[in-house]
Amino acid sequence: TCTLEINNFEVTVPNDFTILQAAKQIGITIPTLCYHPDQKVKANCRICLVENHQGKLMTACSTQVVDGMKIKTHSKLVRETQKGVLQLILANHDQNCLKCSRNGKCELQKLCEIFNISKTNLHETVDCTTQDLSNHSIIRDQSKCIKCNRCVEMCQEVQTVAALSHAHRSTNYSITPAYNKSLADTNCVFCGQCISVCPVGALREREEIDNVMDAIYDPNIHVIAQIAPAVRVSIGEEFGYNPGINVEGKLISALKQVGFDKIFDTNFTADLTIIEEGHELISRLKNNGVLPMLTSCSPGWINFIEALYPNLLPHLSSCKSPQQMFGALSKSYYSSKMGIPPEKIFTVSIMPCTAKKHEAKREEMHYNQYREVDAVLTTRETAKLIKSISISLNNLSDDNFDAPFGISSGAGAIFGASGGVMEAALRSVYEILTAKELDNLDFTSARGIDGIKEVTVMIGSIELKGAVVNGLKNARYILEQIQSGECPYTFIEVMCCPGGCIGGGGQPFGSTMNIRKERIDGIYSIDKNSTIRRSHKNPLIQQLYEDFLIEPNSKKAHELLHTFYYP
Ligand code: HC1
Repeated sequence: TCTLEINNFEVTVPNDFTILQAAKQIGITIPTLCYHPDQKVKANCRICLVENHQGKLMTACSTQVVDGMKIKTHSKLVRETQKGVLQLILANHDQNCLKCSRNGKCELQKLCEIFNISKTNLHETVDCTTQDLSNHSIIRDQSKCIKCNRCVEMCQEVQTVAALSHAHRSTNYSITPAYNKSLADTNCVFCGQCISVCPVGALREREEIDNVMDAIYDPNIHVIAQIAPAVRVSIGEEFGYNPGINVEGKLISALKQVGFDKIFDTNFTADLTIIEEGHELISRLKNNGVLPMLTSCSPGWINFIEALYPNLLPHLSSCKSPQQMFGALSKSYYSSKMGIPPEKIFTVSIMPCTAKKHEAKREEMHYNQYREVDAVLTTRETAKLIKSISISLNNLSDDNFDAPFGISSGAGAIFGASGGVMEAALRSVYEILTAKELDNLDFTSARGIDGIKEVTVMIGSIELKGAVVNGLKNARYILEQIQSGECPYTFIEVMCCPGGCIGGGGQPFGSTMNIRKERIDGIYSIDKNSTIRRSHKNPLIQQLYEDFLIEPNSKKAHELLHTFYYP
């Protein structure tokens, strides 16, 4: 260990601690901007400067502690330099905060408030005409970029997509796709992990709140919402709840007050996905089909494999995602059951994900001529919409999901966490193939935040070896194994975002690994407390097959619930 003094307080910490970590240990906060607790990025913004006993300035986030060090975190020199740094950043930053989606939630704005800076006194060099509006998911606004590099690390090292990178030197230095292309012209998978780490408004989702409200205000349109598994354990954070607290009932009440006609649960079509995907796996196992089979519900992952490993597309399950299955049912089964023509139904998805916006707009995702999903709101947009009509979740009582999709299983709920699809599928595939009940429904080795997990289970005489993968760097590793014929698995769940959908790019800001873990705990406690924990035991799923789909993987099911991919 090593002992040092910070602002005259003595602290003893491990040798490999930074000054920033040591200060935190004794409750001293040093301002940061480029630093992120889950990332390596350091010392780009220079705001975390501190002064040592020799009057030398150093960055607290990147300087390791030394025995006997004496540090001041707010000396005159430190404060004046920090203010100068902020002025320099602002001179190259669009300061029209009212126009910015991060207004009130911007890390730079917060620092300016602390340092009492309302406007830069330097010559402004920013060009505010550079928004990239090329796609349905993510808007990139160069005029807001502070070049902290968090997004580049996320895109290059965690997701290995490298849509974003560095260009030019010195005052021309910028963060941009190569050759200044638009995101749509790169391999961007639209996962929005770059947005999750962006401290300012340089990256944001393409908002659809106004389209949704236009539909709600139209008396001739029946507007319905589906709520994704991961949203209920995170949206509470926007209203002061701890991560992982399930606010599903309050969210339903809030959306009814917003004006939605019916509120449904994507967990229901997650159950349906398990039936369709489970039978597809069984059929591949029995008929020498292409194995390993890869799950297909995470749209950023689909974009990744289509762009980078097109020869492996036959490994993907043909199942649409639960979002799209719900959309297809809303314009067919629900439409005829309710006697409302599909053109009068406007289907909104409430999702933790920005890639879901792109998925909903894919050419093939329609039923007859109707879009399956008309608009996708991220968790953040949904919270904004609720706040915009002055509702606070806290004061609402719990409401229930509507019929005919009002019951779902714990297996559907765990889709929201990495490993959930695998566990849900194994519960059903095992019981369908063996006609025996599982003693223990918990496949705990599939759970948790690790990037690659393994599950092995004996199903009768078949040993099924599965892998659970989250984050695209890990997906790439598994795809390389398949490519080289060295993949030991039969069934592989892949989720694009670290930790699964609970860590999606549309979730409330501040998704650190610790927060992801708390959301995961929330997801598993929903499953634990569910009366139905197997998708095939959901009575409304059974009824849907009796009334409409006939049987799993039927012609009708294929028409509505399965898809194809673009090499
Ligand atoms: Fe997901 Fe899924 S789990 S992809 O992470 O399969 O977004 O939550 O809705 O479609 O069900 C996301 C979450 C979500 C789909 C389901």
